[in-house]
Amino acid sequence: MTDSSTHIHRRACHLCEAICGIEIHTRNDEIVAIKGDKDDPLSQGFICPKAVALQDIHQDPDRLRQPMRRTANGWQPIGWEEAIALAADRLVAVQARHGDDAVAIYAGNPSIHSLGIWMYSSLTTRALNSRNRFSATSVDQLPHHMVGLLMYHHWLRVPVMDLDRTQWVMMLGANPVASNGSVMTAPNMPGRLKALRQRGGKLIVVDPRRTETAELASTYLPIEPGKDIYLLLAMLNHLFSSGQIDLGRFSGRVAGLDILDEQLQPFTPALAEAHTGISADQVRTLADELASTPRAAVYGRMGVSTQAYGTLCQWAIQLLNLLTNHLDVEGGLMLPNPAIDTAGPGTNPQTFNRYQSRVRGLPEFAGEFPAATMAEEMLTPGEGQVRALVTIAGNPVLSTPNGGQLDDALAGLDFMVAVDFYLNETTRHADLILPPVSPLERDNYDLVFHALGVHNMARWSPAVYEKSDGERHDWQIFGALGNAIRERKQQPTKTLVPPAEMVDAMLQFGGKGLSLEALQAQPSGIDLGPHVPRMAALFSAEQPLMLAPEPMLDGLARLPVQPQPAAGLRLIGRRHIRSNNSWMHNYHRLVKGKARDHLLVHPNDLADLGIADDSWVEVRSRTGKVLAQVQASQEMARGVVSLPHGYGHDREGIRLNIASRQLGASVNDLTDDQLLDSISGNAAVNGVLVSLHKVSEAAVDDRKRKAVS
Ligand SMILES: Nc1nc2c(c(=O)[nH]1)N[C@H]1C(S)=C(S)[C@@H](COP(=O)(O)OP(=O)(O)OC[C@H]3O[C@@H](n4cnc5c(=O)[nH]c(N)nc54)[C@H](O)[C@@H]3O)O[C@H]1N2
Ligand SMILES: Nc1nc2c(c(=O)[nH]1)N[C@H]1C(S)=C(S)[C@@H](COP(=O)(O)OP(=O)(O)OC[C@H]3O[C@@H](n4cnc5c(=O)[nH]c(N)nc54)[C@H](O)[C@@H]3O)O[C@H]1N2
Ligand code: SF4
Ligand SMILES: [Mo]
Repeated sequence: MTDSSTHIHRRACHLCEAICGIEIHTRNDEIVAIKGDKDDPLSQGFICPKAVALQDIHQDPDRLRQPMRRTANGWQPIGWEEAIALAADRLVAVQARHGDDAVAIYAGNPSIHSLGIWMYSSLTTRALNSRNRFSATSVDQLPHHMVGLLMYHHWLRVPVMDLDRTQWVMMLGANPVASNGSVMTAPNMPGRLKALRQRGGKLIVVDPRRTETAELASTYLPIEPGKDIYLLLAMLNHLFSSGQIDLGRFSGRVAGLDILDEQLQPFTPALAEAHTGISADQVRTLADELASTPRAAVYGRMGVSTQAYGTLCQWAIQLLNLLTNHLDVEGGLMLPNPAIDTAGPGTNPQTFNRYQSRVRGLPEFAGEFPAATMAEEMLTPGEGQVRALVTIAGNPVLSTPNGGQLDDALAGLDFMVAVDFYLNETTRHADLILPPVSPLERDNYDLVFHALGVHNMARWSPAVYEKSDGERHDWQIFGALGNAIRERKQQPTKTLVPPAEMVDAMLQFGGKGLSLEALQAQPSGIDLGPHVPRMAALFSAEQPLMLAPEPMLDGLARLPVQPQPAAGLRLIGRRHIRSNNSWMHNYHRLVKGKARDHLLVHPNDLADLGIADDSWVEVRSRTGKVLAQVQASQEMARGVVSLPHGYGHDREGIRLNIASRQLGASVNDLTDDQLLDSISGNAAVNGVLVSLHKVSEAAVDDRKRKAVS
């Protein structure tokens, strides 16, 4: 019931890719309820527990509300003008002395969920003009962009599973029941996958862990981490050898079919069986079913991107769809047609390997280097050494490989500024923290995830609360800092166009007859219809789709053919529905209940090691060691152990009262900055070799004491 003093604010929850429609009910400016918006064309009332936490983020006493400067007497608040001037002075001074590349920039995951960061952070980064730019992309979906650029001529051209109309899905390295989908905007993944099964469709899940998603599958195939590539290539090999290649409407628009056929010769179903334990018959059956089911799709995410063969896997996945006539086809993979289209006609200039990183010679992609090389760029002396850092909505100490090394590297910087509203494991190293408003105090339009939707729609999210005079939006911070840097470099400053105006202009340019006003008139969002084929038309004999780009063929040539025996325990990650990367452990409602940070180990592996269930162990890798409590789990494949990422809140000097009571360790203290997908430089945070060791009770008590103090 709505009484006269209850207001319902309709917007989207922009915390993850699902962008669920929500209703925020307020009375006398207090939030009294957060519910799913049943009229949202895509989420239809679905929300997960994190939507409710939007209120907790807004009200969190630990959330910073004014700029903070580190002084000899600890952190002190300072005014915005003084803060912006200080940041610009120090950054420009470092660049004047050591060159533009001496200032690095790291942008984290919320950057893509916030219009204010996505559209405006370039005001600061362009003013800095440094080649040392990094982001969470290279601990995540970089292979998808590589494949987009090299096969489809545009790094943002990432076709999406037409999930609601498909009958057969093979899913590798993804657990959308916990993550709510990734590189695929599809709220209520559990409901959508159940609907697939109910309409008689098949779901095949390939994962080293029998996940929540695997529970919904018709077939679950356990696999050793990093071995998927042999399965995928063998399916392709079988399609060629059995004459099942069907290019559909791409016929005459592709290049490289013959060379592909030739290069795939060694990768037979028998070889896949030797590598993966999945029988050659099963491999052939999977390929036959894919080829013979009109509405079918192969989808792979984190588990097959952040591993040694990430780019090869994503390439092979595109090929499987494409060569069986499931690309640009209903129920297969399709290119969304959002109101603001970032990947429409046209090509991208070459944005791969134009230049290389200083220390390890890793390739640039779209103007960024792999995040795994950031620490060594700070720690290795010489010309071009990184001496200052700007972080934008990122927590790389917990989220990039060998976070412990980065932690040390940040401590040695000359200057660091963080645009972030928490004093956390990364920002504790800053000299200055510039906090933006809370997510409920800003308007938003999702420029990224409507372009990855399983259905076309558009939705405007108006702020629920007006910010106070003393607060700044992300976009205002980047505008002000960028201009302050430009002034000091004696360059012309930029005029700031506010986000709402910018979105209005882009909508009107988008050619779909939309405007901001039209979106505001339909606060639950506008349905723009199911996907229609539009991808094949982007290619021709003169500008063909590239089936076999050079870097992929080179990668294939380097792929070991002979199976090697498993060397020891392999560590992988996992996600939980009540958590989001590293920054949502500070809310009672999300962290309550039983701990979710255990190291999952198969009971037989525990027995072999003589380690008791529930006991604490030290987990060691090449890069570090952490304490973790084990949990025997039949979900795990033999020889594989799992630890969620985003914990490790026991570091000194953070201000996260609830999170710092969590006992979980940072998995990225174990992952390795030297383990990369060799083609893209994406971090291989999955499949890391670890060993388990018994620990004394005293060590465990020590850790627990730290958490309650
Ligand atoms: N081992 C392992 N490592 C992983 C992963 C894994 O599966 N395993 N996953 C990887 C993936 S997929 C990702 S995306 C990365 C994430 O890596 P990061 O993006 O580096 O880390 P987050 O935990 O998302 O941290 C987000 C930061 O942004 C701040 N923030 C939140 N909202 C806003 C805002 O609106 N404005 C500003 N200015 N700041 C904001 C938060 O306070 C927090 O400090 O981690 C990666 N790391
Ligand atoms: N609740 C929640 N939701 C989230 C996030 C979160 O932290 N919490 N993070 C958001 C972000 S930034 C992202 S990028 C998405 C990620 O969304 P997903 O891609 O669905 O990520 P995960 O849940 O980590 O699933 C990865 C799966 O890969 C498996 N895996 C590991 N190694 C291998 C391998 O070598 N082969 C195969 N086949 N599988 C492997 C793991 O067991 C795991 O089940 O989730 C988003 N949504
Ligand atoms: S799945 Fe949860 S966190 Fe993601 S948008 Fe929906 S409500 Fe928000
Ligand atoms: Mo991510």
